[in-house]
Amino acid sequence: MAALSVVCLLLGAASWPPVAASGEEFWPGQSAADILSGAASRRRYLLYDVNPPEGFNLRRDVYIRVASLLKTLLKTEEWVLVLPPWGRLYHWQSPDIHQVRIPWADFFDLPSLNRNIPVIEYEQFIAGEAVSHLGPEGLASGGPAGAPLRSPRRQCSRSFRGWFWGYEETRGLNVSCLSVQGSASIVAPVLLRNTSARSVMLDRAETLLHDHYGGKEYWDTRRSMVFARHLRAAGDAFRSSRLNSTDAADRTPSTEDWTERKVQLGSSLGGPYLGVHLRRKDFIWGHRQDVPSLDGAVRRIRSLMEAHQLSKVFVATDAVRKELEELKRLLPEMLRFEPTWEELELYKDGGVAIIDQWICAHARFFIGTSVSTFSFRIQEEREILGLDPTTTYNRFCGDEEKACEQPTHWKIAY
Ligand SMILES: Nc1nc2c(ncn2[C@@H]2O[C@H](COP(=O)(O)OP(=O)(O)OP(=O)(O)O)[C@@H](O)[C@H]2O)c(=O)[nH]1
Ligand SMILES: *[C@@H]1O[C@H](CO)[C@@H](O)[C@H](O)[C@H]1NC(C)=O
Ligand SMILES: *[C@@H]1O[C@H](CO)[C@@H](O)[C@H](O)[C@H]1NC(C)=O
Ligand SMILES: *[C@@H]1O[C@H](CO)[C@@H](O)[C@H](O)[C@H]1NC(C)=O
Repeated sequence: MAALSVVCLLLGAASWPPVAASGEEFWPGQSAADILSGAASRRRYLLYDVNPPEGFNLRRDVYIRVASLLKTLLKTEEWVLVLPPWGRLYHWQSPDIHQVRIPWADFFDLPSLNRNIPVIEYEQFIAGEAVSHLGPEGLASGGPAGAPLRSPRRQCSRSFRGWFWGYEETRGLNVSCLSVQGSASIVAPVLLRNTSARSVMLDRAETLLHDHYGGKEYWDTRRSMVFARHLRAAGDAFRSSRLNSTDAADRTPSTEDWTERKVQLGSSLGGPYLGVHLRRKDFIWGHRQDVPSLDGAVRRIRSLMEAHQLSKVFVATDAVRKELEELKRLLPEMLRFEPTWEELELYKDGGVAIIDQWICAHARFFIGTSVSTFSFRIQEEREILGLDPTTTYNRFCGDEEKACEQPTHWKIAY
């Protein structure tokens, strides 16, 4: 039931003066001289954005698809992926903190990303490049789900405005709309042959599908998405102080360079606690069959703690305050990562969610929520850490759910 997807491309004018990019450290194996000479002047930039309502964890998956497209482009030409700044996400609701134009380095380890494909932050890009874009702007037809595409606030002869990650000074120059039905690399010929624009933005990049879901290339990119060091450090500090969990005792790998890490599934033990992801909020509206009541969830948690002889339980949840109080009453021993205001300001909602995921990923046994992308990303992280799949692919069942199918094991490929 493939749906027809619409990807709109806004082509940048080729006449804009090409400027050499800064930041040669992002080009492993390339010398500064290369960058300033011919090689740099041929370099092209791929930018992308995702349908605004999509959450952080779905966006992480879109990155994998776009990285695959970039690898295809690199076979023919020199391309760099410009990382779309984070911001204006629906789920990031903490008041009074600045949550727009957030660089990727706040959440991910840039050197690790660069061991997979060449990437630069948007700020570096605008510092070094004349900007021109591709986007769906101005095309009223709508995406596959009929969602309205963003429309330019002002259209002038040479450029238009729109939402470019909160950068007011960024303009679109040329829009093209392309209907695609297929995987990410399907747009490669268009980028290589139909436009000579130096900077091309693909809007609604989530309409592109995976080239090879679950293959080596998928996992290489997924493994390169190492969390930022300060977030891992915060998670590790919580593990050791509250959960008696350290890499040495848990036999979880701590190698910094993902390209040099290859662990046997089941070789890691995980920390002596049960990890729980309990997605609530919109998942309980409309009383979904596959989501438990709090009572039901706590019954399952207790039975797992008993079965696996774990006295500690770590809970990651987006539950609202009222539910959280109820949960504390039902499960007083639960541990949560509760940032101080200063920590929240530093890590932001996205960083706190990553710390939650990191701690769940290191648990001896994990149970997540049905079809939550947040839980899926934890499962992948555990696969990367080499934990036994039977301790990973587990989810809560609805109180009345009949055939409670458990998540699929996506085996890591090296
Ligand atoms: N800190 C924290 N945040 C959570 C937790 N669960 C959900 N959230 C927040 O809610 C958002 C939605 O979570 P998910 O269902 O995993 O999916 P997503 O891809 O991020 O968004 P959707 O696909 O639109 O639901 C996350 O990005 C977080 O901001 C949690 O356990 N801890
Ligand atoms: C805009 O795109 C069209 C179609 O790809 C192309 O013919 C035209 O030259 C482009 N205009 C500019 C200013 O880049
Ligand atoms: C790209 O160019 C080819 C050959 O000129 C043409 O057949 C094709 O329709 C173009 N595709 C798009 C999306 O413009
Ligand atoms: C912490 O874990 C170690 C084994 O890794 C164990 O020997 C020790 O007793 C534990 N400490 C507590 C307080 O549970």
